Amino acid sequence: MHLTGLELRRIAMPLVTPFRTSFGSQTARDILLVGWCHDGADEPTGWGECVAMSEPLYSSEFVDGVATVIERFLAPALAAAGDISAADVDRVLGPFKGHHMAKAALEMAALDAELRAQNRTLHQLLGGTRDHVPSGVSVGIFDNLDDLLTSVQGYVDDGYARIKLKIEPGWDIEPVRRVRDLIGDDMGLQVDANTAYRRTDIDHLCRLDEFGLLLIEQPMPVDDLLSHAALAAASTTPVCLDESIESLTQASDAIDVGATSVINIKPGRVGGYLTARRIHDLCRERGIAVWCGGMLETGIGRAANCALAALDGFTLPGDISASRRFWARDIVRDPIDVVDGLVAVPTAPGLGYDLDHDVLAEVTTERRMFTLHPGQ
Ligand code: OSB
Ligand code: MG
Repeated sequence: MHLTGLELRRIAMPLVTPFRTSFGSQTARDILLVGWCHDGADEPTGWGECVAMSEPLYSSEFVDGVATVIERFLAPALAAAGDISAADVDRVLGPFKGHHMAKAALEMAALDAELRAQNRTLHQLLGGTRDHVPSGVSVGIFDNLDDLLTSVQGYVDDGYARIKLKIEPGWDIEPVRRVRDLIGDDMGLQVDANTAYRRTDIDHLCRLDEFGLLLIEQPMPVDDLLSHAALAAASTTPVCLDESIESLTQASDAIDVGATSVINIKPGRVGGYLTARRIHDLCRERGIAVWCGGMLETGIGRAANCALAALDGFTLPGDISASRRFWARDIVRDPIDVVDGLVAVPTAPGLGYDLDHDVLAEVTTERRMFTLHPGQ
């Protein structure tokens, strides 16, 4: 494929209910979609969904920055590279430091276009072994315990395989105790702090040990592997990294220093689905469990995440909830649904979604097409 054009489409999707984490509260999602046009086509034949948020609060990338780096540097480099395959995108973009979410969106669009042309699925390319994957749900921070418990009960009734609670200082031990009492000892429960604690909080976090959690996700700052290792040594709850893992090397180093015994793999954060698979392979060799995280994706990203989560090292339920957990209307005709705690891995060619062009047109806030020239 020779990249000859790109569509950058920005959409605004209202959330069915506000989602609050230790880094902020969201009522809508501002998402950049990337359309891949190759060999002179004037319409995209593949789409990537960028997971960056409007503000750099989860990671350093943000939507405006992603659009700029793609337009100024990444897309021209891909166009100049001539005939490439999706597997070359990561290498061609290698000279540009960072910007993993921007790179991942481009690689994802290339994969979608290439696989559709070959009539193959992402599931086949990645080598998934299952046709259904267990579905977990991420539950935000609430103003009071009653509202939290009502929300969790709703998700239990929906059949989710496990619950993840967002925590922060002042919203941790009591919410976890009450939710554990509500759901019983047999249901999987885990927490995610999004970097809200410090090394001085280790004794406090050890109080979570009595609740039999599957894991505690990213309690400490992004660059602080040693505080995660100190917590792992002091606590019986497995420590899991999310924000700290942006590459294969970082995954390997975090395992070596004892900072993590479980990894949340988010393809956008690590620069794409192909690197995500390499991290999965490494973790499998090293006996580290992995699961697939989420970034409030539309049906495009959810479909691709299901394909990744079908690899056999994904031994824990992912944050791959039903589309309706976040959206009243998705931009795809075949939104992901949860049945008996499972979601079906898509079987259609490419990433496996079917765009709903009417909904997409309604949620679009900006659409820019540009033509790329090899010598640009
Ligand atoms: O830390 O896993 C996270 C959402 C946005 C940003 C970061 C995170 C999350 C979630 C929700 O926890 C995952 C999802 O269901 O999409
Ligand atoms: Mg997380």
